[in-house]
Amino acid sequence: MSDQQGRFITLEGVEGAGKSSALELIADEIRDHGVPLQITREPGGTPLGEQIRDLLLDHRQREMADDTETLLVFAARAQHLHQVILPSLAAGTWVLSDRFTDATYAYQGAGRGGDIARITQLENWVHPGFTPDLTLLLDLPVELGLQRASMRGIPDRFEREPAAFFQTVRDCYLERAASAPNRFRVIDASRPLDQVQETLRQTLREWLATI
Ligand code: Z5A
Repeated sequence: MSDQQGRFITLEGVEGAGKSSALELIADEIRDHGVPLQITREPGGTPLGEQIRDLLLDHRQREMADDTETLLVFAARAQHLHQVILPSLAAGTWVLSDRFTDATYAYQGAGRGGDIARITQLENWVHPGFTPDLTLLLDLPVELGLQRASMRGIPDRFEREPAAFFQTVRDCYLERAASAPNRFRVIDASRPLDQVQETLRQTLREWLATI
């Protein structure tokens, strides 16, 4: 799909996994590696994608059909790839994205019970043959994640889902990680922050040493 020169790293996790602080640490490690880095996120990452994000997270959008949600996620992703991810990689800039297509399998596929074959069709349309070089999955029990996330402000459209929804999301992430062990690194995010950060640092350094 592209003459990729930079590396594409994604960060995934269930609700309250601690992606925000992990993102900063990962970014520092990559910059220390001496390469230019673009940090971005999904849904979002472009002006158009951020507008789609607002729609997706707006808790007043109660009537959004599951197919609409999936298509909006991929519409934002198509723009993100076109405007940010692929041009950056082609220019030799590494890209660190807070979520990518694994999240669609986890949330729209497992969480919403969507048709996985349709998600795969959309994936093959929007980014055929293109996957992250490395995916860091912050994993923790759902109850703990929800407890941590409850400290935040008004819950968005996803954060209003019950624990059972997030359990299927977590299960899906773990299944995907098990089926692609070369790409995924699963980090136990249930431990204290300093221990999680140390494992992340170590994991990244080991991976960087292999490329
Ligand atoms: N979504 C989708 O459905 N389909 C898709 O294809 C994509 C996304 C790409 C927004 O994502 C929503 O989009 C998301 C899935 C959907 N919905 N949900 N849920 P997002 O990634 O922007 O939003 P988020 O999942 O809510 O993540 P977040 O806010 O960026 O971060 P977080 O990982 O949930 O947690 P945090 O804010 O970093 O940490 C939570 C609290 O725990 C905070 O107070 C921390 O200080 C604390 N914390 C963190 N680590 C620790 C440790 N180790 N010990 C104790 N306390 C800790």
